[in-house]
Amino acid sequence: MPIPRRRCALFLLMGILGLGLLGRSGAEERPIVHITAKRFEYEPPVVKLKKGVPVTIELTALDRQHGFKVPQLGLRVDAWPGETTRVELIPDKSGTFEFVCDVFCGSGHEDMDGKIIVEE
Ligand SMILES: [Cu+2]
Repeated sequence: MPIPRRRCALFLLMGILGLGLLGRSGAEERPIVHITAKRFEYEPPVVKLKKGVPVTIELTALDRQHGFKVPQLGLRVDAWPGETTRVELIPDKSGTFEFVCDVFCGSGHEDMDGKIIVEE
């Protein structure tokens, strides 16, 4: 017995909505890495990630604007007091990658750095 066209459309719609919800829940499960910037350090100073595993980096600042630049991973964002800057990252190579503050935040700014270690 053929399935009525209207019922087919309903099942198709439910399938599409279901896939959308699955995709959304997957994004919510993405691990979040919190990094706080303050004169003249990041907390934590070392972040360990897994190659190919997506993460969301949430960056905040305690005192003033700071930068967060990881040239080897193609990342560059600002951190502001009272705000959270989010950036998605899927590390595509393993190794140790330095991040630095590229917004002058006072004498000592040049030593403000940390590293992301991406493991296989
Ligand atoms: Cu700085």
